Amino acid sequence: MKRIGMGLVGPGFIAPHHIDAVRRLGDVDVVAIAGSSQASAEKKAREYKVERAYGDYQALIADPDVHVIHNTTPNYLHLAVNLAALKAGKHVISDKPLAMNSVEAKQLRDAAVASGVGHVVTFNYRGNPLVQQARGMIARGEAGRLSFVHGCYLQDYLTRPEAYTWRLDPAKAGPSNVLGDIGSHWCDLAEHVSGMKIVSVLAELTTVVPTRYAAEVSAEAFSKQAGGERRAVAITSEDLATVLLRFENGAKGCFSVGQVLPGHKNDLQLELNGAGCSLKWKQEEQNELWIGRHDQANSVMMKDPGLVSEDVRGYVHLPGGHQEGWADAFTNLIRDAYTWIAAGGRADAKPAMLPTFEDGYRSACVIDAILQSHAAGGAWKDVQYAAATPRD
Ligand code: SOE
Repeated sequence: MKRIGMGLVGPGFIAPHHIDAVRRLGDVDVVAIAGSSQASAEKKAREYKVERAYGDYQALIADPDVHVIHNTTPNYLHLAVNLAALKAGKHVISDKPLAMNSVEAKQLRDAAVASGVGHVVTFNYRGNPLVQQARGMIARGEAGRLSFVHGCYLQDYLTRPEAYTWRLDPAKAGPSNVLGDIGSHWCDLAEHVSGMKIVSVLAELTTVVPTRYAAEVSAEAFSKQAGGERRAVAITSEDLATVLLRFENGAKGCFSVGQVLPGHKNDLQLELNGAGCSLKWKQEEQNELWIGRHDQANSVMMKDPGLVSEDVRGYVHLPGGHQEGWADAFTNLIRDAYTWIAAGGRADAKPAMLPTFEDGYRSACVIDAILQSHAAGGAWKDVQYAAATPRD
C-alpha cells in the first residue's frame, strides 16, 4: 500500500488534533513539523514524536517525503504558506479561516483550482454524522422548502480582560476576531447544510472588552493564561456579533457569535425550519438531532448507524449510545481529505462533505460583507463573490 507523507506547519492549539487524526488513518506518516524556529520545531517534534523538524516552512514544503501540507499557522501566514505549498504541487489542508480577508482567500482559491491538487479548509463541524444526516434530509426534500436558518456559536474563553490571543491582533488575525474565527464555521455550516447561499447581511459588531492585559507570551485559545508581567492592549476587533441574513431562495436567517459569554464553552447551534419539519443540531450535544414537527410528535434522532441514512453511515464508527465526539468528527473530515488526495485531488473525486478553498473563499466573502455592513452603520450589504474560472 502506497504510504502518504504529511508535514505540519505551525504547531499550535489545533496541531495535535491534526496529527492524531492523520495517525488514525493507518496509511499516512507524520513526516515533519515546521515551527517559527528550529528550536521550537524540535521541541514540538519531540512532544508529538515526529522524526523531522524544520525552522523554516519552505524547507518542509521542499521535503520530497512530504506530499500533504497541514497549515495550522496564525491567519496572517495562511496566504504565504498555502501558496508556497500549492506552487510546489503539494496537497494542502489549511486551518480556517482560509486567509485574512476575501481578497487573499480569492487568490488562494484561484491558485488551488489551477493547481490540480487537493485543497481543504478545516470546517470540521461538517464531519459530524448528524450534521450530514440533516443535510441529506434537506437535500432529499424531507424538510420541505426552507424559510428560516438560525443559530449561534457562543464561547466564554475571552470573558476575562486578562485573556489575550493573537486572534485579537489585527496584524495576525485580520480585521475580525470572533467572526473570522468561529463565525466562519457557522456561516459555512449554514450554507452547507441548507444547500443555500447567503446573499445579503445586516450586522452589528461589539467589542465588549475594549482593553485587555496581555502576558508577554501570547496564549492559545482555551489555554490557561500565562502569569507574569502584562501590558494593556486596546482592542479594535469584535468579541460579539449579531447578524441578520437573506438567503438566495428568499429564506431569512440570523446568527450570533461571541466569546465573552460565561458558561458557553463551544456552543455551536444550527436550526433550519422548513415547511415539512424543523431540524436542530447542537455541537455540545452532537450525538442528537432534534426533529420538530407540526402534525406529529417531535423526535430526537440519536447517532446510530442503524438510524442514519446510507450515505451518512461511513461517518459513524460506533453503535448507538457509544458517544462519538469532537475528535471523531474532525477525523471524519481528515479521512475524506485523504480519500480525495489518494484520488489525486481531481475535482470530480471530491467527497460531497469535504470543504475546499472554494468554501473558505465563500466564508471569507460573507464575513467581509458583515464587516462592511457594520462599518456602514448597519446597512444591508450583498455578499460579493466571484465564481472560479474552471480549470481547462
Ligand atoms: C477558538 O475559538 C476555537 O479554537 C476556534 O479557533 C476553532 O476553530 C473552534 O473549532 C473551537 O474554538
